Amino acid sequence: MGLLSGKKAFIFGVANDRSIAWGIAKAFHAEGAELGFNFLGEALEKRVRPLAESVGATLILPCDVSKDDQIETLYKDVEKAWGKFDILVHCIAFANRDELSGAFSNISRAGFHLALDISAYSLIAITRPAIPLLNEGASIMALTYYAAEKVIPNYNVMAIAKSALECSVRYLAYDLGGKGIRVNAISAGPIKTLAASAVGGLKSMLKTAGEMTPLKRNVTQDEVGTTATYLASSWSSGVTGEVIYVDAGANIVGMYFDEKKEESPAPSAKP
Ligand code: NAD
Ligand code: 0WE
Repeated sequence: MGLLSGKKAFIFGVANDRSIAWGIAKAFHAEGAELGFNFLGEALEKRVRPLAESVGATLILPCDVSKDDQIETLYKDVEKAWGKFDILVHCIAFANRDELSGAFSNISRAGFHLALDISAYSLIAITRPAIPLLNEGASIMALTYYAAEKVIPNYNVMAIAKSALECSVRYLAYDLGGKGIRVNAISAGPIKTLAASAVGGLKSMLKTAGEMTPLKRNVTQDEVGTTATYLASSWSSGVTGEVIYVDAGANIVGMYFDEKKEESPAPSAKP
């Protein structure tokens, strides 16, 4: 019996086999969950459908989370196929590419709206219609990034969106706690995915991040997947409203310097 046997999980945000959402899907599947997926547009359907079928997914549905009617249609299909379900995963972010570099003060009103709509409001938008369909003990989770708390150059408008997302996680957790529904966030370290690859300087960011972490490496999609499995399961039944770090310890570091480059200590002064 797997940790998630008998549970149904709907996962938003698989684009390809490098997606964090796919790392989560594989881990849930290994623990016996029944899975459902969305895809964004026909181009991604070609990638998502074979992946979803490889883990025996029973639901593969189109959904642009910026469209309320598409969310509504999706949950009608979820209800038809599953009735109720247990786990909801949000792995979605989007901002205009040209607002993920350069001056923070250049963020446009339209760019702010877009990033906050797709990357933060969407958690509320996909949670509200799910509430009547979720079983007692259900678990909702979203993916966030440390730039919500401390400045990471160029993350810019997405940082505001992640702060809003993390705050939404706390308020949703408070709201839904009485229904026995938990809501948490996973703050992942940098991982080379489709979204991350489109960002300038990712390679050197991954190199620096992999040196400054206590574990002296970066994290993988699969490591996010196993923490997501813990959050999805009853093993985390007392945990809600939290941000859990899967970042090789990066968030605890106050200062980093390269100890390999450090000169050997000066000889102590002779008395
Ligand atoms: P990814 O490109 O694999 O996934 C992003 C997903 O967002 C895609 O599946 C895309 O289709 C979806 N999406 C974008 N706009 C959408 C819309 N309007 N409607 C529906 N779906 C939409 O990249 P990823 O890195 O796996 O990102 C997943 C989550 O992890 C994001 O929330 C991201 O911010 C977060 N995250 C990523 C990293 C990293 O370094 N890769 C680190 C921390 C957190
Ligand atoms: O959340 C993310 C990626 C978010 C993202 C990426 C893109 C690129 C393509 C959102 N929207 C878009 N829009 C596009 O057109 N990450 C945590 C990965 C990431 O993004 C960064 C990072 C890291 C790490 C941006 C700047 C600095 C570091």
